[in-house]
Amino acid sequence: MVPAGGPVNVSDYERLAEECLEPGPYGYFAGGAWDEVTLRDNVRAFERWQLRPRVLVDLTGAALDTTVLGTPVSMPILLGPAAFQRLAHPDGELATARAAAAAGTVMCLSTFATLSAADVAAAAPDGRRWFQLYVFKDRGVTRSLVDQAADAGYEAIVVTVDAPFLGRRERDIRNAFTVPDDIPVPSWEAGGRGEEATVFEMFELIDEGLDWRDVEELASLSDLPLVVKGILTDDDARLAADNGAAAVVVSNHGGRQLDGVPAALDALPEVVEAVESRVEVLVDGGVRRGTDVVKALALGARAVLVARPFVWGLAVDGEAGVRRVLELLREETLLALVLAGCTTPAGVTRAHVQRAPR
Ligand code: LAC
Repeated sequence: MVPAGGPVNVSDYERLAEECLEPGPYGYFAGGAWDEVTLRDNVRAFERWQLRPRVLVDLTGAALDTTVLGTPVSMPILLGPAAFQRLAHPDGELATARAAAAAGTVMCLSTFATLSAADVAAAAPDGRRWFQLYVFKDRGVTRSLVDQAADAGYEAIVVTVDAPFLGRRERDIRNAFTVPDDIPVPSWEAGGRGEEATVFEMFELIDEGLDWRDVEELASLSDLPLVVKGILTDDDARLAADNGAAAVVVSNHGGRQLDGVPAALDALPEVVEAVESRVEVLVDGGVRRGTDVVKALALGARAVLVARPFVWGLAVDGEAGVRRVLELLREETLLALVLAGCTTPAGVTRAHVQRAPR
């Protein structure tokens, strides 16, 4: 139960979202793969690090604004890709786009969005947007998705590389979860399929043959910077940098793909070390609090992406709910930053965290 007075943090929003969503969509958004070990560990990993605050630092004028791939953002928190947002709220991605623009940060639109890239762009023309790409077996579809995103003003292509096949999602299997006919998925239709489908069926359109040569080719497909999302090891981080990526997202897909892999936060330091500042490093998975954001910055992330937190806001209250979740995360992050003795995201260093004693 959420206390009277309404939600005051992301977990309150999750509880409310569970009450207002049907079990199928809730299970889809909330769930992870197999035993959901990594799903839980993403959150818990933040408790394995402690902040090391510095005191008597002049905090006058402290602020969260920064840049990501040259894009100015009002805080080091971006909206990660989340599919099928009209299953959370009828306004879906339009509401998210408007809330992200109001918050002054980047929204990353999923290939499996329930509205077209152009329609989402038109909903918030001043917003900053990236496009998450799944590479279809039909490369004509892939190319047209990239072209549509570029034409609609999206500023980066975020290729997801940890999902050549869909992870084993037992909540979806139990719920017989499908995306219904009345909520079309434009990319799925472009791939030649239009009827009600399981996510598993949608992934049959995705190319499991993708390799690093394709990444290099994708980088040259448009003038947009390429972000490689789904990196968990130093070797792959170096390959991403070698093959044209401008940034990587350290991510295990929110625990939704291979279970039993390291928490995103735990994989972050090795990736940061491996890329030696050649590319920007972002991280997603398990961020629920402003203190989490500061820990990620301290371990070398330029910014974090959140997805479930804003989906809960969307489910509860549409655009206003997404706005509120982003404001809560902003307020919490600024407070954590100053209490750690920092005045800017760049001022948070490796010396501001340590491993928690076991
Ligand atoms: C998922 C895909 C669509 O995690 O990214 O469900």
